[in-house]
Amino acid sequence: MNRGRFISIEGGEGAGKSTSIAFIQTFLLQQGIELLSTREPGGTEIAEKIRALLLEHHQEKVDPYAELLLMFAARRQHVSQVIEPALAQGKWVLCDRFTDASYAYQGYGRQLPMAFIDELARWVHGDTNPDCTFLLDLDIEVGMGRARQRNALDRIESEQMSFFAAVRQGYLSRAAAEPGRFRVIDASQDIAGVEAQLQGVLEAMI
Ligand code: Z5A
Repeated sequence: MNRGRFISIEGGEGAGKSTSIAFIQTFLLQQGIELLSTREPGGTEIAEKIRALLLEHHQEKVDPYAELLLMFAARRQHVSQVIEPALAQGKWVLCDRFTDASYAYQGYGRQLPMAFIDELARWVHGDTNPDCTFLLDLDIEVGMGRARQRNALDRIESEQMSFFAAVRQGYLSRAAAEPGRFRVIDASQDIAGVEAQLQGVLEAMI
């Protein structure tokens, strides 16, 4: 059986990931592709508990390394229990964020050493990496405005704008370094415009 394709979707706050995921799901199902849609941090019972711990507000300061290690603990559970089995069964996997988010948020945002993240990525998921990553790129003020309208901000969303500016630059640097894997989507367009860009890439993949 052919291994499935692994697609991840990344972007800053309010960039439109959830909206885009709904479109990608519908489009791929129409093409007869069996798709598993999941998210990080999360995607399994245990990883979802780690997600809640990571996104809740706490009295105690969350140490940046503890945050990074929890992201990777959730990821290990997710990769071993959900992502790898699905790919091995020939299913396509669509993941709302993956390790690029750890580089962007904990590496560029929190300024943890990239070499440490490289090492964790190698230990936690080895060669299990996305074949294609959509990066929804959007001005951070616009994205935050959209996110604020939707619901109360979680612990990470409550960071300073300088943090989100570093995250955005981090994502763009990673996309520039791996143009074969990343597809940068102009998320400032209206929903129909974003969907047209996504569809163009998906048609080429199929
Ligand atoms: N995190 C991390 O630090 N390290 C890691 O390794 C991982 C994650 C894996 C959880 O992410 C947090 O974990 C995240 C990074 C961190 N923290 N932050 N901050 P998440 O993905 O669950 O949550 P999120 O980043 O906060 O996503 P979001 O706010 O849910 O945004 P979204 O899914 O990209 O946006 P949306 O819900 O599709 O759209 C937002 C609103 O805009 C909504 O009302 C839409 O109708 C509207 N929208 C969408 N598209 C458009 C367009 N094109 N035009 C106009 N309006 C639009």
